[in-house]
Amino acid sequence: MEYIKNRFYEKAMKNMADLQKLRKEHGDVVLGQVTIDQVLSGMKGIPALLTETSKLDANEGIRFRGFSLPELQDKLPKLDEAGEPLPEGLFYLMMIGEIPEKEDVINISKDWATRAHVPQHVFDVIDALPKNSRPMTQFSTAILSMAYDSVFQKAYRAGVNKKFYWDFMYEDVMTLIARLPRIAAYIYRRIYHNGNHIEPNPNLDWAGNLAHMMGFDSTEVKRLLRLYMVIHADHEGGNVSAHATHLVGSALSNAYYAYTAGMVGLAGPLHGFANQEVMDWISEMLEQIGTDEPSDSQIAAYIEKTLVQGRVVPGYGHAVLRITDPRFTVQQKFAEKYIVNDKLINTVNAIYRVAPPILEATGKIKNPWPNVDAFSGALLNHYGITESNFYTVLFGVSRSLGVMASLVFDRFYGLPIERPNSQTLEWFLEKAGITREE
Ligand code: CMX
Repeated sequence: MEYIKNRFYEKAMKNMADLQKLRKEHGDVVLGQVTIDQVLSGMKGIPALLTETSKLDANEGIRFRGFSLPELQDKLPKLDEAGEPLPEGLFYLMMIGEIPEKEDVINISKDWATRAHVPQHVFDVIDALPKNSRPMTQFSTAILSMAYDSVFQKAYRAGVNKKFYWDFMYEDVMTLIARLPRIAAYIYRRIYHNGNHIEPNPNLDWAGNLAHMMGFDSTEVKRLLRLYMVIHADHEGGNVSAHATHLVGSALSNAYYAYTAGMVGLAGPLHGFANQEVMDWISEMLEQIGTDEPSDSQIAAYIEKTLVQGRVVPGYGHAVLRITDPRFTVQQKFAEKYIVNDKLINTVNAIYRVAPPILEATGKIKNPWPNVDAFSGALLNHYGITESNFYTVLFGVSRSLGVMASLVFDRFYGLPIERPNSQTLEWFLEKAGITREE
C-alpha cells in the first residue's frame, strides 16, 4: 500500500536533517573508549551501528521503538481481543515509529498477500536440493534464488540516482517478506509431509497463513505463530543475523543477498540454531537419565556434565542481556494461559529453576539466565510442530521483519559501506606494552 511507504518517507525524512547535521558538524564527538577486551570479546558494547527499529537493554530486554513486549501485546492490533498482536503491526511500528491502527495492519496484510506469489523456479531450486539437506540450507538457497528479479538491482544497473535507492529497496523488502511464509511452509511440507503442499489462503494474515500452509489451522497455533513472529522479529542491530544483513547491504547488495547473509548467520548454533540445540540437548538428557519427568537433581547433574564436557547449555546466556529474556517470559505466560501439564514444558520450567545458579557458579558465564530459545521449541512441540530441525527457519521468517525494515532505513539514510579497521596481534601486543620474546 503506497500510503504506508509515503508515511515512512515523511517520518524518515524528518530524521535526515538531524543525521546530516550529525555527520557534518558533530562527527568528531567522542562516543567512548574501546578496550582490548571489547575487541577480543567480539566487539561487545562498542557503539558502532545506527539501528532505528529496536533497542536492547541489558537489564530490561528488548524495546521496539520504545515499547516492551508486554506493552506491544497490549497495544498492537489483534484480529480478536483474546489473541496475540499481528506481526504486520510490529513491522509498521518498526518502520514508522508509531503504533498502527487496525486498518494499517490489515492493509499491510493485504499488501503482502498480493506480493506473496513465489516464482516456480524457487520451488525448483528447493526441489533440486537433497530432501535431507538442512532446512536452513534450503531456506537460504531459496531466498538467494529470488535475487534475479530484485527491482533494486535492476534500478541500480539502470543508473538510478542514489537518493531513490530506498524506494526500490522498500519494494524488494516488502516482496521478500511477503513470500517467506510460502517458502518456509513449502520446505516444511517437502521434508516432513512427503511434499503434500497446502496452497496459501490470501484472506489470512501473514503468520496465520504460515500456520495454515504448514498444516495447522487451529486458532491456538495461529496465535502462537503470531506471537512467535513478533518476539523474534528484531534484537537491535549488533546480533549476528542483523549485523550480517546490514553489512552485506552496505555494499549495495540487494535485499535477497543481504537477508540470505543474515540467515546463514542465524543458522549458527550460538545464534538462531540454538532453538534446535535446546531440543536436542533436552532429548539427549531425557534419554540418558531414562525418564521424561526428570527431577531437579537429575537435571542439575546433567548440566554439570555438559559443562565438564566443555559444551554450552543451549538456551542460556546472552551477549547483551543480564536477566531472564522477556521473550522467554512471554512464551512462558502463553504456555500458562493455554497449556495444562505438558511434560516437556514442565522440564523446561525445571531447567529454569536449576540452571541459573549452576551457570553463575562457574564464575565466567556473564548471563546465567535463559534466552528466547530456551522456551520456543517446547511450545511448538506441544502443538505438534515437533520437527526441531525446522525451528531456525521459523526464527528466520520472523527476523526478516526487523532486518529488512532496517535495510530500508540503511538505504534511506544512505549509510556507507561498512569497513572497520583491523589490526594484527603484534599491534595489540604493542598497545598493551608487551614485548614478544624471540
Ligand atoms: N553454557 C556454557 N557456557 C557458556 C554459556 C552457556 N549457556 N554461555 C556462555 N558460556 C561461556 C562461554 O562459552 C565463554 O566461555 P570461554 O570463556 O571458555 O570461551 C564464557 O562463558 C563467557 O561467555 P559470555 O561472555 O557469558 O557469553 P558470550 O557473549 O561470549 O556468548 C552466547 C553469548 C549466547 C553465545 C553464549 O551465552 C552461549 O553460547 N549460549 C548458549 C547458546 C545459545 O543459547 N545461543 C542463543 C542466544 C540467543 C540467540 O541469538 O538466539
